[in-house]
Amino acid sequence: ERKRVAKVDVVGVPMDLGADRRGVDMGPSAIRYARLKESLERLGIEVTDHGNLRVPVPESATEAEADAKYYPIIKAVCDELAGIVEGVVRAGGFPLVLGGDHSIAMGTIAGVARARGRAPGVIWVDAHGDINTPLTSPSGNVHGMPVHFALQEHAVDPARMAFIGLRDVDEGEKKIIRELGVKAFTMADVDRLGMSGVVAEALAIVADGEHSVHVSFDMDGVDPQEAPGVGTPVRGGITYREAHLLMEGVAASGTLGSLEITEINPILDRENQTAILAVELILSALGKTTL
Ligand code: Z70
Ligand code: MN
Ligand code: MN
Ligand code: MN
Repeated sequence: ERKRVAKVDVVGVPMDLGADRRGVDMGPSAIRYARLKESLERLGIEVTDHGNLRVPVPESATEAEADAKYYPIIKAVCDELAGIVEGVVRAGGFPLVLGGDHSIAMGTIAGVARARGRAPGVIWVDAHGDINTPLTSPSGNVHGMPVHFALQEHAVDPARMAFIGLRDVDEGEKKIIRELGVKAFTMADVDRLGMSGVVAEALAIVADGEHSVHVSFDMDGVDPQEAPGVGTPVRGGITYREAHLLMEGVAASGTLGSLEITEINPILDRENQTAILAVELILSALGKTTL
């Protein structure tokens, strides 16, 4: 039997500066409220919760930069997150980072890359490409740019990265994805190949030994019917079963080294169902099976 993750280190990042305030800063609370710790412990996993990082609120922040709003503050929080994640990985732990908007991935991935001495393979589950530069971004929102910044810092290797679930990609992003040759499984690819085929192909690209894979999971990758509590819902997403199949496939590969869940907006949610789904998906990724 494959070795299961035995210990998980939870870090909350109540970040909402990456897309102006909408409510995703409450994501870590919603996920904990959905009984994350108890559920992991029931799987036999030891949980250390490091609490939340301190993230400034926009009202206390100085003037936003038009092309990458709040970037200096976001970067400072991500640097702190990277230090914590690096320490967790060096201590043999498994970082489980709770967002917050998706800009936090810059910190998580930098920390993993530093601790392991190389870029992790990355599976980026999202409706969006998140690969805008400050110059291509139509919004100036940094949560649409974390892949760009992670690539720029060599924390991500474009040849060992795969997107899954894309269905809302900006023109500038399409060009960047094409030029870098990053593998992208759009929803049309999920339709054609089926999620099991997509996960197998994605793992073949990104996985490279034990703990080599980071999954960065934006809950807006899932269809809004199942995950209504997100900042930017986009129709035609990953179904409930496909989302579990994805995480089960990752778990079965035995290569998952770190995981983050982002973009849950409890204000737009219904009875916390998006956070409850997030906890279910975390459990699937960490090896929960029916029998
Ligand atoms: C758009 C931008 C985005 C999430 C929206 C949207 C990016 N591509 N990401 N919601 N999670 O503004 O860059
Ligand atoms: Mn701009
Ligand atoms: Mn995203
Ligand atoms: Mn998204």
